Amino acid sequence: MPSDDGLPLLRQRSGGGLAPRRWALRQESVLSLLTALLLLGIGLGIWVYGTLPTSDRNEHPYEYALETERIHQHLVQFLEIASKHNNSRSVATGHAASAEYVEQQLRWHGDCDIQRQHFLSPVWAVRGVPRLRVRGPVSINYIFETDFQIMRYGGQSANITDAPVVQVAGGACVAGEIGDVRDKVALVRHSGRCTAFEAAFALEQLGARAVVFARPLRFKTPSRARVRITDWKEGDPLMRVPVLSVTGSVGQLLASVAGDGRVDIETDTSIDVVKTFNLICVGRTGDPTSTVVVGSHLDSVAAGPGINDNGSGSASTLEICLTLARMKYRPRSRLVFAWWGAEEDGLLGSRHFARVLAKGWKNRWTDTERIDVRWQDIALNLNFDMLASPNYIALVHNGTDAPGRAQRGSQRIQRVFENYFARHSYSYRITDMLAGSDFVPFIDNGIPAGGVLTGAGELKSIDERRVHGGLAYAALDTCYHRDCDTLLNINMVALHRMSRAAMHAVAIMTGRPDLRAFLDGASQ
Ligand SMILES: *[C@@H]1O[C@H](CO)[C@@H](O)[C@H](O)[C@H]1NC(C)=O
Ligand SMILES: *[C@@H]1O[C@H](CO)[C@@H](O)[C@H](O)[C@H]1NC(C)=O
Ligand SMILES: *[C@@H]1O[C@H](CO)[C@@H](O)[C@H](O)[C@H]1NC(C)=O
Ligand SMILES: CC(=O)N[C@H]1CO[C@H](CO)[C@@H](O)[C@@H]1O
Ligand SMILES: [Zn+2]
Repeated sequence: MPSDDGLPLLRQRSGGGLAPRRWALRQESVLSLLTALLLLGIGLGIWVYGTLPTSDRNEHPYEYALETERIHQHLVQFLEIASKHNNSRSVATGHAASAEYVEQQLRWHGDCDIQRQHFLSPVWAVRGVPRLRVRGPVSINYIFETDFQIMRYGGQSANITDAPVVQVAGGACVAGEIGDVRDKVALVRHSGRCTAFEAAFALEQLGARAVVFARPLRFKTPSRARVRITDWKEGDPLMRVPVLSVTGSVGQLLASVAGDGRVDIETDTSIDVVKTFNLICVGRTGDPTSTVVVGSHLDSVAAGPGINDNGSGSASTLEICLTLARMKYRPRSRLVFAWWGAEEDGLLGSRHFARVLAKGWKNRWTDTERIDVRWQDIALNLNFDMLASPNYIALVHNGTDAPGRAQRGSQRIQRVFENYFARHSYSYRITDMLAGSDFVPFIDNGIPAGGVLTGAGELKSIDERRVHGGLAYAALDTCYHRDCDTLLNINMVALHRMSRAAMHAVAIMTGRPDLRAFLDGASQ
Protein backbone atom coordinates (compact mmCIF):
# COMPACT_ATOMS: atom_id res chain seq x y z
CA MET A 1 0.00 0.00 0.00
CA PRO A 2 1.47 3.37 -0.92
CA SER A 3 2.34 5.57 2.00
CA ASP A 4 2.36 8.70 -0.09
CA ASP A 5 -0.39 9.30 -2.55
CA GLY A 6 0.05 12.99 -3.04
CA LEU A 7 -2.03 13.88 -0.01
CA PRO A 8 -0.95 16.80 2.08
CA LEU A 9 0.88 15.48 5.11
CA LEU A 10 -1.71 15.44 7.83
CA ARG A 11 -1.33 15.03 11.53
CA GLN A 12 -1.24 11.31 11.97
CA ARG A 13 -1.64 9.87 15.41
CA SER A 14 -0.55 6.30 15.50
CA GLY A 15 0.68 5.38 12.09
CA GLY A 16 -2.60 3.71 11.18
CA GLY A 17 -2.70 3.00 7.48
CA LEU A 18 1.01 2.94 6.75
CA ALA A 19 1.91 -0.60 5.80
CA PRO A 20 5.49 -1.92 6.04
CA ARG A 21 7.06 -2.58 2.69
CA ARG A 22 7.69 -6.20 2.00
CA TRP A 23 10.73 -7.16 -0.01
CA ALA A 24 10.04 -10.42 -1.72
CA LEU A 25 12.83 -10.36 -4.25
CA ARG A 26 16.23 -11.78 -3.63
CA GLN A 27 18.59 -8.95 -4.50
CA GLU A 28 21.64 -10.81 -5.79
CA SER A 29 19.84 -12.65 -8.56
CA VAL A 30 17.82 -9.79 -9.92
CA LEU A 31 20.07 -6.74 -9.88
CA SER A 32 19.76 -5.99 -13.56
CA LEU A 33 16.06 -6.57 -13.50
CA LEU A 34 15.88 -4.09 -10.65
CA THR A 35 17.74 -1.47 -12.65
CA ALA A 36 15.35 -1.91 -15.54
CA LEU A 37 12.41 -1.77 -13.16
CA LEU A 38 13.81 1.35 -11.55
CA LEU A 39 14.01 3.15 -14.91
CA LEU A 40 10.55 1.97 -15.82
CA GLY A 41 9.37 3.03 -12.40
CA ILE A 42 10.78 6.54 -12.75
CA GLY A 43 9.15 6.82 -16.14
CA LEU A 44 5.86 5.58 -14.82
CA GLY A 45 6.15 7.82 -11.79
CA ILE A 46 6.60 10.91 -13.96
CA TRP A 47 3.67 9.85 -16.09
CA VAL A 48 1.48 9.10 -13.10
CA TYR A 49 2.45 12.32 -11.35
CA GLY A 50 2.00 14.34 -14.52
CA THR A 51 -1.29 13.00 -15.73
CA LEU A 52 -3.21 10.73 -13.37
CA PRO A 53 -3.74 13.01 -10.40
CA THR A 54 -5.05 15.87 -12.49
CA SER A 55 -7.34 13.70 -14.59
CA ASP A 56 -8.47 11.85 -11.48
CA ARG A 57 -9.08 15.24 -9.90
CA ASN A 58 -11.07 16.35 -12.94
CA GLU A 59 -13.13 13.21 -12.94
CA HIS A 60 -13.89 13.43 -9.23
CA PRO A 61 -14.07 17.15 -8.47
CA TYR A 62 -16.35 16.82 -5.45
CA GLU A 63 -14.21 14.22 -3.79
CA TYR A 64 -11.13 16.41 -4.11
CA ALA A 65 -12.97 19.53 -3.00
CA LEU A 66 -13.75 18.08 0.43
CA GLU A 67 -11.35 19.59 2.95
CA THR A 68 -10.40 17.46 5.94
CA GLU A 69 -9.36 20.55 7.87
CA ARG A 70 -12.93 21.88 7.72
CA ILE A 71 -14.27 18.57 9.06
CA HIS A 72 -11.75 18.88 11.84
CA GLN A 73 -13.10 22.36 12.62
CA HIS A 74 -16.59 20.90 13.11
CA LEU A 75 -15.08 18.34 15.48
CA VAL A 76 -13.45 21.16 17.45
CA GLN A 77 -16.92 22.68 17.81
CA PHE A 78 -18.41 19.34 18.90
CA LEU A 79 -15.75 18.94 21.54
CA GLU A 80 -16.40 22.45 22.80
CA ILE A 81 -20.10 21.61 23.05
CA ALA A 82 -19.33 18.38 24.92
CA SER A 83 -17.08 20.24 27.35
CA LYS A 84 -20.00 22.54 28.19
CA HIS A 85 -22.32 19.54 28.70
CA ASN A 86 -20.57 17.32 31.21
CA ASN A 87 -18.14 15.99 28.57
CA SER A 88 -20.84 14.31 26.53
CA ARG A 89 -23.17 14.79 23.58
CA SER A 90 -25.71 12.15 24.51
CA VAL A 91 -29.46 12.59 24.31
CA ALA A 92 -29.44 13.87 27.87
CA THR A 93 -26.47 16.23 27.47
CA GLY A 94 -24.89 17.89 24.44
CA HIS A 95 -26.99 16.44 21.63
CA ALA A 96 -29.31 19.42 21.25
CA ALA A 97 -26.43 21.91 21.21
CA SER A 98 -24.63 19.80 18.60
CA ALA A 99 -27.77 19.86 16.48
CA GLU A 100 -28.05 23.64 16.84
CA TYR A 101 -24.50 24.00 15.59
CA VAL A 102 -25.24 21.78 12.57
CA GLU A 103 -28.47 23.69 11.89
CA GLN A 104 -26.73 27.02 12.01
CA GLN A 105 -24.10 25.83 9.53
CA LEU A 106 -26.81 24.49 7.24
CA ARG A 107 -28.76 27.76 7.43
CA TRP A 108 -25.72 29.86 6.62
CA HIS A 109 -24.03 27.73 4.01
CA GLY A 110 -26.31 24.85 3.05
CA ASP A 111 -28.72 24.35 0.17
CA CYS A 112 -31.50 22.38 1.81
CA ASP A 113 -34.59 22.80 3.97
CA ILE A 114 -34.04 22.05 7.64
CA GLN A 115 -36.68 19.93 9.37
CA ARG A 116 -36.73 18.45 12.86
CA GLN A 117 -38.44 15.17 13.61
CA HIS A 118 -39.13 14.72 17.32
CA PHE A 119 -39.52 11.49 19.21
CA LEU A 120 -39.18 10.19 22.75
CA SER A 121 -36.13 8.30 23.91
CA PRO A 122 -35.54 6.56 27.23
CA VAL A 123 -32.34 7.60 28.97
CA TRP A 124 -30.81 5.20 31.41
CA ALA A 125 -28.18 5.95 34.05
CA VAL A 126 -26.50 4.15 36.94
CA ARG A 127 -25.88 6.81 39.57
CA GLY A 128 -24.37 4.80 42.38
CA VAL A 129 -22.75 1.44 43.09
CA PRO A 130 -25.49 -1.20 43.54
CA ARG A 131 -25.46 -3.91 46.21
CA LEU A 132 -26.46 -7.55 46.14
CA ARG A 133 -26.31 -9.54 49.36
CA VAL A 134 -27.42 -13.05 50.18
CA ARG A 135 -28.56 -13.64 53.74
CA GLY A 136 -28.22 -17.10 55.15
CA PRO A 137 -26.13 -19.14 57.54
CA VAL A 138 -23.26 -17.34 55.82
CA SER A 139 -24.04 -13.92 54.35
CA ILE A 140 -22.27 -12.93 51.17
CA ASN A 141 -21.85 -9.46 49.68
CA TYR A 142 -21.38 -9.86 45.95
CA ILE A 143 -19.06 -7.63 44.00
CA PHE A 144 -20.53 -5.27 41.44
CA GLU A 145 -19.25 -5.86 37.88
CA THR A 146 -17.44 -9.05 38.94
CA ASP A 147 -20.26 -11.16 40.36
CA PHE A 148 -23.25 -9.15 39.19
CA GLN A 149 -24.31 -6.31 36.92
CA ILE A 150 -27.38 -4.17 36.46
CA MET A 151 -28.66 -4.91 33.02
CA ARG A 152 -29.09 -1.80 30.86
CA TYR A 153 -32.52 -0.18 31.24
CA GLY A 154 -33.00 -2.49 34.22
CA GLY A 155 -35.34 -0.47 36.39
CA GLN A 156 -35.59 2.52 38.69
CA SER A 157 -33.80 2.84 42.02
CA ALA A 158 -34.87 0.26 44.56
CA ASN A 159 -34.04 -0.70 48.10
CA ILE A 160 -35.14 -4.27 48.74
CA THR A 161 -34.30 -5.89 52.06
CA ASP A 162 -34.75 -9.44 53.20
CA ALA A 163 -36.76 -10.59 50.18
CA PRO A 164 -37.30 -14.30 49.46
CA VAL A 165 -35.76 -15.74 46.30
CA VAL A 166 -37.78 -17.95 44.02
CA GLN A 167 -36.46 -19.82 41.03
CA VAL A 168 -38.68 -19.49 37.98
CA ALA A 169 -39.40 -22.55 35.89
CA GLY A 170 -38.80 -22.50 32.15
CA GLY A 171 -37.54 -19.29 30.63
CA ALA A 172 -40.24 -17.20 32.30
CA CYS A 173 -41.77 -16.96 28.84
CA VAL A 174 -45.16 -18.47 29.50
CA ALA A 175 -47.17 -16.69 32.23
CA GLY A 176 -49.01 -19.87 33.18
CA GLU A 177 -45.75 -21.69 33.94
CA ILE A 178 -44.12 -19.00 36.04
CA GLY A 179 -45.75 -19.71 39.38
CA ASP A 180 -45.98 -17.36 42.35
CA VAL A 181 -43.39 -14.58 42.30
CA ARG A 182 -45.37 -11.86 44.05
CA ASP A 183 -43.15 -9.80 46.41
CA LYS A 184 -40.23 -12.12 45.71
CA VAL A 185 -36.97 -11.82 43.85
CA ALA A 186 -37.32 -13.96 40.70
CA LEU A 187 -34.28 -15.97 39.65
CA VAL A 188 -34.21 -17.02 35.98
CA ARG A 189 -31.56 -19.63 35.17
CA HIS A 190 -32.58 -20.98 31.80
CA SER A 191 -33.30 -18.49 29.09
CA GLY A 192 -36.28 -19.53 27.10
CA ARG A 193 -37.76 -18.62 23.79
CA CYS A 194 -38.44 -15.00 24.65
CA THR A 195 -36.20 -11.96 25.07
CA ALA A 196 -34.81 -10.90 28.44
CA PHE A 197 -37.17 -7.94 28.38
CA GLU A 198 -40.23 -10.10 27.73
CA ALA A 199 -39.30 -12.43 30.61
CA ALA A 200 -38.45 -9.60 33.01
CA PHE A 201 -41.56 -7.62 32.15
CA ALA A 202 -43.80 -10.68 32.61
CA LEU A 203 -42.26 -11.22 36.05
CA GLU A 204 -42.75 -7.58 36.97
CA GLN A 205 -46.40 -7.81 35.91
CA LEU A 206 -46.81 -10.83 38.20
CA GLY A 207 -45.52 -8.77 41.11
CA ALA A 208 -41.84 -9.73 41.36
CA ARG A 209 -39.79 -7.15 43.28
CA ALA A 210 -36.64 -7.76 41.24
CA VAL A 211 -35.46 -10.07 38.48
CA VAL A 212 -32.09 -11.83 38.48
CA PHE A 213 -30.85 -13.56 35.33
CA ALA A 214 -28.12 -16.15 35.93
CA ARG A 215 -25.71 -16.65 33.03
CA PRO A 216 -24.76 -20.15 31.85
CA LEU A 217 -21.73 -21.47 33.77
CA ARG A 218 -19.37 -21.09 30.82
CA PHE A 219 -19.55 -17.28 31.10
CA LYS A 220 -17.24 -15.85 33.72
CA THR A 221 -18.74 -12.37 33.76
CA PRO A 222 -22.25 -11.00 34.31
CA SER A 223 -24.07 -9.45 31.36
CA ARG A 224 -24.89 -5.83 30.61
CA ALA A 225 -27.37 -6.71 27.89
CA ARG A 226 -30.31 -4.42 27.36
CA VAL A 227 -33.68 -5.25 28.93
CA ARG A 228 -35.80 -3.01 26.76
CA ILE A 229 -37.86 -3.41 23.61
CA THR A 230 -35.30 -3.05 20.81
CA ASP A 231 -37.21 -0.51 18.79
CA TRP A 232 -38.82 1.14 21.78
CA LYS A 233 -41.30 3.88 20.96
CA GLU A 234 -43.59 6.26 22.80
CA GLY A 235 -46.15 4.28 24.76
CA ASP A 236 -44.07 1.11 25.09
CA PRO A 237 -43.30 -0.12 28.63
CA LEU A 238 -39.94 0.11 30.43
CA MET A 239 -38.75 -1.94 33.41
CA ARG A 240 -39.51 -0.42 36.81
CA VAL A 241 -38.12 -3.14 39.10
CA PRO A 242 -34.36 -3.80 39.11
CA VAL A 243 -33.03 -6.38 36.67
CA LEU A 244 -29.65 -7.91 37.54
CA SER A 245 -27.39 -10.36 35.78
CA VAL A 246 -25.21 -12.72 37.86
CA THR A 247 -22.48 -15.16 36.90
CA GLY A 248 -23.37 -18.83 36.60
CA SER A 249 -21.79 -19.68 39.94
CA VAL A 250 -23.64 -16.93 41.79
CA GLY A 251 -26.80 -18.18 40.08
CA GLN A 252 -26.09 -21.69 41.34
CA LEU A 253 -25.75 -20.45 44.89
CA LEU A 254 -28.93 -18.38 44.67
CA ALA A 255 -30.75 -21.43 43.30
CA SER A 256 -29.50 -23.51 46.21
CA VAL A 257 -30.98 -21.06 48.73
CA ALA A 258 -34.20 -20.46 46.75
CA GLY A 259 -37.20 -21.24 48.90
CA ASP A 260 -35.71 -20.24 52.25
CA GLY A 261 -32.83 -17.92 51.35
CA ARG A 262 -33.30 -14.16 51.32
CA VAL A 263 -31.52 -11.33 49.56
CA ASP A 264 -30.95 -7.59 49.76
CA ILE A 265 -30.78 -5.56 46.57
CA GLU A 266 -30.02 -1.86 46.51
CA THR A 267 -29.78 0.09 43.25
CA ASP A 268 -29.40 3.76 42.43
CA THR A 269 -30.47 4.10 38.81
CA SER A 270 -32.81 6.13 36.68
CA ILE A 271 -34.80 5.74 33.50
CA ASP A 272 -36.17 9.00 32.18
CA VAL A 273 -38.04 9.48 28.96
CA VAL A 274 -36.80 12.58 27.14
CA LYS A 275 -37.80 14.31 23.94
CA THR A 276 -35.12 14.34 21.28
CA PHE A 277 -35.07 14.68 17.50
CA ASN A 278 -33.60 13.80 14.14
CA LEU A 279 -32.24 16.72 12.15
CA ILE A 280 -33.14 16.37 8.48
CA CYS A 281 -32.07 18.63 5.63
CA VAL A 282 -34.02 18.09 2.43
CA GLY A 283 -32.25 19.10 -0.79
CA ARG A 284 -33.90 21.68 -3.04
CA THR A 285 -32.83 20.20 -6.37
CA GLY A 286 -32.76 16.76 -7.94
CA ASP A 287 -35.46 14.17 -8.60
CA PRO A 288 -37.42 13.61 -5.36
CA THR A 289 -38.65 10.20 -6.53
CA SER A 290 -35.05 9.02 -6.44
CA THR A 291 -33.90 10.30 -3.07
CA VAL A 292 -30.54 9.49 -1.50
CA VAL A 293 -30.53 9.69 2.31
CA VAL A 294 -27.06 10.36 3.72
CA GLY A 295 -27.08 9.78 7.45
CA SER A 296 -24.91 9.66 10.53
CA HIS A 297 -25.66 9.87 14.20
CA LEU A 298 -25.06 13.03 16.09
CA ASP A 299 -25.38 11.83 19.65
CA SER A 300 -22.57 10.29 21.65
CA VAL A 301 -22.72 7.78 24.49
CA ALA A 302 -23.19 9.35 27.90
CA ALA A 303 -19.67 8.34 28.94
CA GLY A 304 -17.73 10.63 26.61
CA PRO A 305 -17.78 13.38 24.01
CA GLY A 306 -17.90 10.93 21.08
CA ILE A 307 -15.57 12.78 18.75
CA ASN A 308 -14.67 9.72 16.68
CA ASP A 309 -17.88 7.87 17.64
CA ASN A 310 -19.65 9.22 15.98
CA GLY A 311 -18.71 12.86 15.65
CA SER A 312 -16.38 12.00 12.79
CA GLY A 313 -19.31 10.66 10.76
CA SER A 314 -21.65 13.54 11.44
CA ALA A 315 -18.97 16.20 10.91
CA SER A 316 -18.08 14.59 7.58
CA THR A 317 -21.73 14.46 6.54
CA LEU A 318 -22.07 18.14 7.43
CA GLU A 319 -19.00 19.15 5.45
CA ILE A 320 -20.10 17.06 2.44
CA CYS A 321 -23.40 18.93 2.49
CA LEU A 322 -21.69 22.35 2.78
CA THR A 323 -19.05 21.59 0.15
CA LEU A 324 -21.69 20.53 -2.38
CA ALA A 325 -23.63 23.72 -1.66
CA ARG A 326 -20.51 25.83 -2.06
CA MET A 327 -19.86 24.20 -5.44
CA LYS A 328 -23.46 24.78 -6.47
CA TYR A 329 -23.83 21.05 -7.10
CA ARG A 330 -26.95 20.05 -9.01
CA PRO A 331 -27.64 16.40 -8.16
CA ARG A 332 -29.81 14.33 -10.51
CA SER A 333 -31.24 12.51 -7.49
CA ARG A 334 -32.40 14.56 -4.54
CA LEU A 335 -30.12 14.53 -1.52
CA VAL A 336 -31.49 14.33 1.99
CA PHE A 337 -29.02 14.66 4.86
CA ALA A 338 -29.92 13.21 8.23
CA TRP A 339 -28.31 13.54 11.63
CA TRP A 340 -29.96 10.86 13.72
CA GLY A 341 -30.66 11.27 17.42
CA ALA A 342 -30.45 8.56 20.06
CA GLU A 343 -28.39 6.08 18.01
CA GLU A 344 -26.43 5.14 21.09
CA ASP A 345 -29.69 4.21 22.78
CA GLY A 346 -30.46 1.62 20.12
CA LEU A 347 -30.82 3.40 16.75
CA LEU A 348 -33.99 5.03 18.02
CA GLY A 349 -33.75 8.04 15.69
CA SER A 350 -33.39 6.16 12.43
CA ARG A 351 -35.93 3.57 13.60
CA HIS A 352 -38.36 6.39 14.30
CA PHE A 353 -37.77 7.85 10.83
CA ALA A 354 -38.51 4.48 9.22
CA ARG A 355 -41.51 3.80 11.44
CA VAL A 356 -43.17 7.10 10.58
CA LEU A 357 -42.32 7.12 6.87
CA ALA A 358 -42.56 3.42 6.00
CA LYS A 359 -45.31 2.34 8.35
CA GLY A 360 -47.30 5.54 8.78
CA TRP A 361 -46.87 5.40 12.55
CA LYS A 362 -47.96 8.54 14.40
CA ASN A 363 -46.70 10.09 17.58
CA ARG A 364 -48.07 13.23 19.12
CA TRP A 365 -45.85 15.49 17.01
CA THR A 366 -46.32 13.81 13.67
CA ASP A 367 -49.14 16.06 12.52
CA THR A 368 -47.39 19.32 13.31
CA GLU A 369 -44.03 18.38 11.85
CA ARG A 370 -43.51 18.24 8.12
CA ILE A 371 -40.97 15.80 6.77
CA ASP A 372 -40.93 16.11 2.99
CA VAL A 373 -39.71 12.60 2.29
CA ARG A 374 -41.80 9.63 1.19
CA TRP A 375 -40.44 6.19 1.98
CA GLN A 376 -41.10 4.81 -1.51
CA ASP A 377 -39.08 7.68 -2.95
CA ILE A 378 -35.90 6.70 -1.13
CA ALA A 379 -33.56 4.91 -3.52
CA LEU A 380 -30.79 4.24 -1.03
CA ASN A 381 -29.19 5.13 2.29
CA LEU A 382 -25.54 5.88 2.90
CA ASN A 383 -24.45 5.64 6.53
CA PHE A 384 -21.30 7.19 7.95
CA ASP A 385 -20.59 6.36 11.53
CA MET A 386 -17.00 6.30 12.79
CA LEU A 387 -14.55 7.55 10.17
CA ALA A 388 -11.36 8.35 12.04
CA SER A 389 -10.39 5.56 14.45
CA PRO A 390 -6.77 6.02 15.55
CA ASN A 391 -5.65 2.48 14.67
CA TYR A 392 -8.07 2.20 11.79
CA ILE A 393 -8.86 -0.28 9.08
CA ALA A 394 -10.87 1.04 6.15
CA LEU A 395 -14.03 -1.06 6.32
CA VAL A 396 -16.76 -1.31 3.69
CA HIS A 397 -20.13 -2.83 4.55
CA ASN A 398 -20.93 -6.18 2.91
CA GLY A 399 -23.98 -5.59 0.72
CA THR A 400 -24.72 -9.32 0.57
CA ASP A 401 -25.74 -9.15 4.24
CA ALA A 402 -28.73 -6.98 3.35
CA PRO A 403 -31.96 -8.98 3.27
CA GLY A 404 -34.38 -9.47 0.39
CA ARG A 405 -35.15 -6.49 -1.78
CA ALA A 406 -32.32 -4.43 -0.30
CA GLN A 407 -29.57 -6.87 -1.26
CA ARG A 408 -28.90 -6.20 -4.94
CA GLY A 409 -28.66 -2.43 -4.47
CA SER A 410 -26.54 -2.79 -1.35
CA GLN A 411 -24.05 -4.89 -3.34
CA ARG A 412 -23.94 -2.10 -5.92
CA ILE A 413 -23.22 0.46 -3.21
CA GLN A 414 -20.46 -1.74 -1.79
CA ARG A 415 -18.88 -1.85 -5.28
CA VAL A 416 -18.90 1.96 -5.54
CA PHE A 417 -16.90 2.22 -2.32
CA GLU A 418 -14.54 -0.55 -3.39
CA ASN A 419 -13.85 1.32 -6.63
CA TYR A 420 -12.76 4.34 -4.61
CA PHE A 421 -10.29 2.38 -2.48
CA ALA A 422 -8.96 0.48 -5.50
CA ARG A 423 -8.50 3.67 -7.54
CA HIS A 424 -6.38 5.19 -4.76
CA SER A 425 -4.63 1.90 -3.92
CA TYR A 426 -5.81 2.19 -0.32
CA SER A 427 -6.15 -1.06 1.55
CA TYR A 428 -9.65 -1.88 2.79
CA ARG A 429 -11.63 -4.82 4.08
CA ILE A 430 -15.24 -5.93 3.80
CA THR A 431 -17.13 -6.04 7.07
CA ASP A 432 -20.63 -7.22 7.88
CA MET A 433 -23.77 -5.12 7.64
CA LEU A 434 -26.00 -6.87 10.15
CA ALA A 435 -26.43 -4.59 13.14
CA GLY A 436 -24.91 -1.72 15.03
CA SER A 437 -25.78 1.38 13.09
CA ASP A 438 -28.49 3.43 11.44
CA PHE A 439 -28.59 1.52 8.14
CA VAL A 440 -30.56 -1.26 9.88
CA PRO A 441 -34.06 0.29 9.64
CA PHE A 442 -33.42 0.95 5.94
CA ILE A 443 -32.35 -2.54 4.85
CA ASP A 444 -35.01 -4.07 7.09
CA ASN A 445 -37.61 -2.07 5.19
CA GLY A 446 -36.40 -2.87 1.69
CA ILE A 447 -34.07 0.06 0.99
CA PRO A 448 -30.49 -0.65 -0.13
CA ALA A 449 -27.79 0.79 2.10
CA GLY A 450 -24.07 0.91 2.50
CA GLY A 451 -21.28 2.82 4.10
CA VAL A 452 -17.74 2.89 5.33
CA LEU A 453 -16.31 2.90 8.83
CA THR A 454 -12.99 2.56 10.61
CA GLY A 455 -13.62 0.15 13.46
CA ALA A 456 -14.31 0.31 17.17
CA GLY A 457 -13.18 -1.78 20.12
CA GLU A 458 -12.04 -4.87 18.17
CA LEU A 459 -8.34 -5.74 18.19
CA LYS A 460 -6.15 -5.56 15.10
CA SER A 461 -4.52 -8.88 14.30
CA ILE A 462 -0.93 -9.31 13.15
CA ASP A 463 -2.17 -10.27 9.67
CA GLU A 464 -4.34 -7.20 9.50
CA ARG A 465 -1.39 -5.09 10.58
CA ARG A 466 0.62 -6.46 7.64
CA VAL A 467 -2.05 -5.38 5.21
CA HIS A 468 -3.42 -2.23 6.82
CA GLY A 469 -0.54 -0.91 8.95
CA GLY A 470 -0.97 0.55 12.42
CA LEU A 471 -0.56 -1.43 15.64
CA ALA A 472 -1.23 -5.12 16.09
CA TYR A 473 -2.86 -6.40 19.30
CA ALA A 474 -4.37 -2.95 19.90
CA ALA A 475 -7.98 -1.90 19.48
CA LEU A 476 -8.90 -0.04 16.30
CA ASP A 477 -10.28 2.61 18.64
CA THR A 478 -9.02 2.24 22.21
CA CYS A 479 -11.22 5.12 23.31
CA TYR A 480 -14.42 3.59 21.89
CA HIS A 481 -17.32 4.71 24.12
CA ARG A 482 -14.91 6.21 26.65
CA ASP A 483 -14.18 9.66 27.94
CA CYS A 484 -10.92 9.82 25.96
CA ASP A 485 -12.82 9.92 22.63
CA THR A 486 -11.61 13.48 22.05
CA LEU A 487 -9.76 15.30 19.26
CA LEU A 488 -6.59 13.38 20.15
CA ASN A 489 -8.51 10.26 19.22
CA ILE A 490 -8.90 11.38 15.60
CA ASN A 491 -6.67 9.88 12.95
CA MET A 492 -6.47 12.62 10.33
CA VAL A 493 -5.29 10.31 7.55
CA ALA A 494 -8.26 8.04 8.18
CA LEU A 495 -10.59 11.02 8.33
CA HIS A 496 -9.20 12.33 5.03
CA ARG A 497 -9.53 9.05 3.16
CA MET A 498 -12.85 7.96 4.60
CA SER A 499 -14.64 11.29 4.27
CA ARG A 500 -13.57 11.42 0.63
CA ALA A 501 -14.81 7.86 0.16
CA ALA A 502 -18.13 9.12 1.52
CA MET A 503 -18.14 12.13 -0.81
CA HIS A 504 -17.23 9.88 -3.74
CA ALA A 505 -20.25 7.66 -3.13
CA VAL A 506 -22.58 10.64 -2.63
CA ALA A 507 -21.45 12.27 -5.89
CA ILE A 508 -21.48 9.04 -7.92
CA MET A 509 -24.91 8.00 -6.72
CA THR A 510 -26.65 11.35 -7.06
CA GLY A 511 -24.90 12.09 -10.36
CA ARG A 512 -26.33 9.07 -12.20
CA PRO A 513 -29.28 9.63 -14.53
CA ASP A 514 -30.45 6.04 -13.95
CA LEU A 515 -29.91 5.47 -10.24
CA ARG A 516 -32.81 3.05 -9.73
CA ALA A 517 -31.85 0.91 -12.73
CA PHE A 518 -28.24 0.90 -11.54
CA LEU A 519 -29.27 -0.33 -8.10
CA ASP A 520 -31.49 -3.02 -9.62
CA GLY A 521 -28.50 -4.26 -11.57
CA ALA A 522 -30.12 -3.41 -14.89
CA SER A 523 -27.45 -0.87 -15.75
CA GLN A 524 -23.69 -0.81 -15.19
C1 LIG B 1 -21.60 14.10 34.75
O1 LIG B 1 -20.96 12.88 34.37
C2 LIG B 1 -20.51 12.10 35.45
C3 LIG B 1 -19.73 10.94 34.92
O2 LIG B 1 -20.39 10.32 33.82
C4 LIG B 1 -21.72 11.67 36.31
O3 LIG B 1 -21.28 10.91 37.40
C5 LIG B 1 -22.45 12.92 36.76
O4 LIG B 1 -23.62 12.55 37.47
C6 LIG B 1 -22.84 13.81 35.60
N1 LIG B 1 -23.42 15.05 36.08
C7 LIG B 1 -24.51 15.56 35.56
C8 LIG B 1 -24.95 16.88 36.14
O5 LIG B 1 -25.14 15.03 34.66
C1 LIG C 1 -32.07 0.78 52.33
O1 LIG C 1 -32.78 0.25 53.41
C2 LIG C 1 -31.97 -0.06 54.54
C3 LIG C 1 -32.80 -0.75 55.57
O2 LIG C 1 -34.11 -0.26 55.61
C4 LIG C 1 -31.32 1.22 55.06
O3 LIG C 1 -30.46 0.93 56.14
C5 LIG C 1 -30.52 1.87 53.94
O4 LIG C 1 -29.99 3.10 54.36
C6 LIG C 1 -31.41 2.09 52.73
N1 LIG C 1 -30.60 2.60 51.64
C7 LIG C 1 -30.95 3.62 50.91
C8 LIG C 1 -30.03 4.03 49.82
O5 LIG C 1 -31.98 4.23 51.11
C1 LIG D 1 -20.51 -11.16 2.66
O1 LIG D 1 -21.65 -11.77 3.26
C2 LIG D 1 -21.98 -13.03 2.72
C3 LIG D 1 -23.24 -13.55 3.36
O2 LIG D 1 -23.95 -12.61 4.08
C4 LIG D 1 -20.85 -13.99 2.93
O3 LIG D 1 -21.17 -15.24 2.35
C5 LIG D 1 -19.60 -13.44 2.29
O4 LIG D 1 -18.52 -14.28 2.57
C6 LIG D 1 -19.30 -12.05 2.82
N1 LIG D 1 -18.17 -11.50 2.10
C7 LIG D 1 -17.06 -11.08 2.69
C8 LIG D 1 -15.99 -10.58 1.81
O5 LIG D 1 -16.93 -11.09 3.90
C1 LIG E 1 -18.87 2.09 13.42
C2 LIG E 1 -19.29 1.92 14.81
O1 LIG E 1 -18.71 1.21 15.58
N1 LIG E 1 -20.30 2.66 15.17
C3 LIG E 1 -20.84 2.62 16.46
C4 LIG E 1 -21.67 3.87 16.73
O2 LIG E 1 -22.40 3.66 17.91
C5 LIG E 1 -23.19 2.46 17.98
C6 LIG E 1 -24.02 2.43 19.21
O3 LIG E 1 -23.25 2.34 20.37
C7 LIG E 1 -22.30 1.26 17.91
O4 LIG E 1 -23.05 0.06 18.03
C8 LIG E 1 -21.63 1.32 16.59
O5 LIG E 1 -20.78 0.20 16.49
ZN1 LIG F 1 -21.09 4.56 19.71
